[in-house]
Amino acid sequence: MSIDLTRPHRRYNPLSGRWVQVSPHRLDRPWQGEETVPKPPVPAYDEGCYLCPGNTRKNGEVNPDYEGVYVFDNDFPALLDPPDLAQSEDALFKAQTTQGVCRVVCFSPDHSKTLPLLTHAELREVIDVWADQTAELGERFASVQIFENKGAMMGCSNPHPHGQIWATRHMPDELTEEIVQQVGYHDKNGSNMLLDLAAREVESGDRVVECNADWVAIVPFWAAWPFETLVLPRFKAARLPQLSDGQRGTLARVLKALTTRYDNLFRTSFPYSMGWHQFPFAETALDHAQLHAHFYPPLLRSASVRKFMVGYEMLAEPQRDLTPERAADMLRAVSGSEHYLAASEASA
Ligand code: H2U
Ligand code: ZN
Repeated sequence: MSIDLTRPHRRYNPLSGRWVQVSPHRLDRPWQGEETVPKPPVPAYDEGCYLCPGNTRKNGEVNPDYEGVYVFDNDFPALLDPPDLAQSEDALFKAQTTQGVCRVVCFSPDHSKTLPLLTHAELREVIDVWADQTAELGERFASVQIFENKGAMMGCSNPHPHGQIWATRHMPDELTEEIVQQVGYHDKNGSNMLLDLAAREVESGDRVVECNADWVAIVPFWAAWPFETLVLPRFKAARLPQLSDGQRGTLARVLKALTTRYDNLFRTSFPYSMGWHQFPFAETALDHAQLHAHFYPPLLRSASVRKFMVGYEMLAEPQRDLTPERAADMLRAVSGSEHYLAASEASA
């Protein structure tokens, strides 16, 4: 039986095994208050920034005059690397020691250069550093979680373009869940879930935002956040270090174009949490799990109107009004090659 996707329905997320409620009819309801908050231009150097080259960090350490990507051990790490692991087996109050390492990755010495404003070569350097860090930390840790929290709206404490890496001896829940789901899919269908998905999405084009020979960025069919995207390789890969020279170059292109579209959508430095899921470092080595990146932006209608995951979402399941297909249309409708700041500079 076919489902009318213009009426309220639920969509299944095969990666997480969870559902999302979609209510396209609610888009017709009235709303007021499209507003754009003008922001002052961001300087290339900020003497008060803890991450700019040559500045003193909060713990007194001085950043070198770095020129490209700069990685350092987080001065306030959420994880420590104790020698022993212990676990309590209490049925109600279970706990275990965690072991891990936290690093900060400054994408550029320039305080103003977020990912879409980097050149392809500079973005390529970020990708190389992500891959090298993964290779190094992956020898000691089961999970190497690379992520970026961008924008005050996402709780990012510092506007200097940076991401983080948390490597842990244990497998975090999101990753474990995605492995279980992908292995389950493989057992049932005999193929790789995300490779199948990439092929189907490229074929239909309905939710594709960016695409080249190696990569495709889509708004997933089951997206919970309005402009959520998934960046998928069109070839088999489990981890960033496996990417070839060419695949890193094409990835830089997709990331630059995708984040440019994000910024252009509401003419703002688009906030999001993004990160890579890479598989598997643990002994559960299975080759049905596929490398990919998630982008989770909070914005809904403008630079300042965000979606809140509250009420029904907290107590029951996520819900969205804007369909993923409409969201992909909107992202495709803005430029992926010219950033609004470059365009306004040119016309000034
Ligand atoms: P956000 O990505 O959430 O903004 O966090 C920035 C990280 O940078 C945060 O984990 C670290 C914080 O601990 N940091 C330092 O390690 N040294 C500093 O001097 C400032 C911030
Ligand atoms: Zn800075």
